[in-house]
Amino acid sequence: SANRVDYDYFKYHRMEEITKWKSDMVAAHKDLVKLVEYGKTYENRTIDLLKIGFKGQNKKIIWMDCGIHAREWIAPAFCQYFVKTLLESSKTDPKVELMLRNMDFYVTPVLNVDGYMFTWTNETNRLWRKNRTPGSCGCFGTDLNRNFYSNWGTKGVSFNCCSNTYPGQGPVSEPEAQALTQFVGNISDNVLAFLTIHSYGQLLLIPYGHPEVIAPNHDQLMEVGLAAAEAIEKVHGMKYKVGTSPTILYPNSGSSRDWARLQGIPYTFTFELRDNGTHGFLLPQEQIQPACEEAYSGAMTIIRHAHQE
Ligand code: ING
Ligand code: ZN
Repeated sequence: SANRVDYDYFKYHRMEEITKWKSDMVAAHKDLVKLVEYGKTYENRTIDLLKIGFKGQNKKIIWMDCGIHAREWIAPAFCQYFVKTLLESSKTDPKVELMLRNMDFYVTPVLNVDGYMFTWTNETNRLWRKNRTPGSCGCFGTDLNRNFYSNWGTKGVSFNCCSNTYPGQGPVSEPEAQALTQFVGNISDNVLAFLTIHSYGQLLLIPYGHPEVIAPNHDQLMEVGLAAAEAIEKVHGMKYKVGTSPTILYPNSGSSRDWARLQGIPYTFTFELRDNGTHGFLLPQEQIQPACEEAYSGAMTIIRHAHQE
């Protein structure tokens, strides 16, 4: 049908292909999908998202971003799969259709566009994580997930600008973090859930990354997270752990998730998709489909909960 976009969701794609996919999706779903530009990267590329939902008033919002870290290729693949599956199921599942009447989904397939493109330039750059801002010490890149205004620069960072966890010159020093902060800051009263997608480790992380700060709805976040992990396991038997990063691994600061929770968004989660370290960031293409299927089920569990509240 005219509504179908021909795209292989189960391989990894260059930025140029993802950009074309976005405009194809808008063209194929004119009533439901809009492209919204909300920032520029350090190298002056556009940062945009797909806004998905029926036209309406006083709509609540679900936020999802992928690819804040360049090398985590399964994350952009998931955002695209998520959009496609959401749109398809809205035609057959009245509950999903109702969701699109009550809520808008804002999905950023690639937040760190410069970094993502850099990982595609050659083999040596494949494991690049940060953005591409030049640092004062001669190395490139700030860790965007340490750059937000949430106990910035206090835990799980290194001020050596060559480090993979360099938090930047100051809070929100990076254009990519500025774009998200400004855009989400303007709509945050209406955002029900903020899902930021990473790999790897098979985790659902809840706020806060700082060991001494506890979310006011910590127990509720744990409950919803555990329900999502259960839904994930039902799809292909994969186990996901749920908790704060200090309890599961190590503390951190300046993450977008913690910033979003501080803004008052009730359901904020970091997804760490497949795998558990066998392939790490180099998740084989054969695993894109199962990884996306299970993560979709987990994400929708959280979103359904947020919608029903
Ligand atoms: N992990 C996230 C990071 O920013 C995180 C989230 C923080 C996980 C602390 C565990 C501990 O480091 C990845 N993979 O980027
Ligand atoms: Zn990451």
